[in-house]
Amino acid sequence: VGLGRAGVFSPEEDEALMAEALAVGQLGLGRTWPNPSVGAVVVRPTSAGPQILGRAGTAPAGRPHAEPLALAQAGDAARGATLYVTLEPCSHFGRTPPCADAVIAAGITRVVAAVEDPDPRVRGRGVARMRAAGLWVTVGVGAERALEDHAGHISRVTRGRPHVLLKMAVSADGKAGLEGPRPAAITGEEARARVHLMRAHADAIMVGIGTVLADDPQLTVRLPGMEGRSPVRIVLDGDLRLPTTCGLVRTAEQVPVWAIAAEDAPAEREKALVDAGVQVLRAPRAASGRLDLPAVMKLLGLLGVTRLMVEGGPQVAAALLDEGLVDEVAVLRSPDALGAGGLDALAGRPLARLTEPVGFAVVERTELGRDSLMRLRRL
Ligand code: AOF
Ligand code: ZN
Repeated sequence: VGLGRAGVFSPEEDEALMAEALAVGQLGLGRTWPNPSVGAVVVRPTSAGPQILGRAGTAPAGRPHAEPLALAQAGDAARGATLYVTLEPCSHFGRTPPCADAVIAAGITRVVAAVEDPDPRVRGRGVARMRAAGLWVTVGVGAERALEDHAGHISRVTRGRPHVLLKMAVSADGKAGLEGPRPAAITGEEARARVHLMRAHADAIMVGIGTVLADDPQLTVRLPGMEGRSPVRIVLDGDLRLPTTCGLVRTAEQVPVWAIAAEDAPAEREKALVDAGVQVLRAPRAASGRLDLPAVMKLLGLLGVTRLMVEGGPQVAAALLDEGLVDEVAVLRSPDALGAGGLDALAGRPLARLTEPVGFAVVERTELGRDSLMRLRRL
């Protein structure tokens, strides 16, 4: 035990063990905010290959952090072992003592971290602390995937706003729904399941009031086994037109609903909604009279939202793209046309703004039954 020398694990084993840590971290996406969902794996070498002694992710609501949970599983066997962790262990005294100190105290001799933690309280100090204590620390294994998984945390601590994923379902004729209060199914069952998985991995879902009035959506996760993972549901509702009888408000006791109103929206509407269990937040209006979206994003960042999924409608999608507030796009395309009465997906703007946004790269193309999914991320 505790060979503690270079070359105990090969670069291929490092990649594979970090993949284990990333997988554990991914399980918690959407439920650790305001904190990142970190994965940690404690491993020792044996003649039969690497043996995993502890494996944990950041706890729901963000604490305890991943490292002390994985170290506790390993117990005394952590002495001389290697820790794989998807984010630099923290160095600050927050609501828990620094993870870097827990790692040192447990007798870990090598730490492999995927990426540095950009939180201003950490930013390299966790690594420095462990190196000063004589641990061998490697940073960068699995970095590409870790940057993707921690995009919400990174965005919140460096830009003060959540990472924004814009999801849109578009018909073959470029429509995102039907005019008037008529919900239109655009994509099929497999696409729906994938959208629900995206929801489960988000901290919050946002729509415009127009979408609520037209479709009366639930915006919950309805996947077998994942029913408890619905994110907070946010409605951009400058004038507080949200009906207390809509599906969102009727389920507000089970899954939180936040209505974002302008500062001058009627107080009596606020009272009615608050009485119905909705949390009403206030944001300034932009010169256009609509809600000031950068200010809304800052507000959500302050409230701890790291991963925001936006599900329309066309006005909100277009406005976010116009403001440069979209970091990732998921376009689901159906082979069927909606025809007459269809709502333009981007409220008059060319569809290419969504399908070929400037400065984005395609990161995924998947066939989902008869539909297709294309995901793009900002470079
Ligand atoms: C870790 N391991 O599993 C996570 C970390 O408010 P606190 O005290 O919980 O600290 C939150 C910060 O800790 C958060 O902004 C991020 O920098 C880091 N998250 N760190 O060592 C973990 N979730
Ligand atoms: Zn920590």
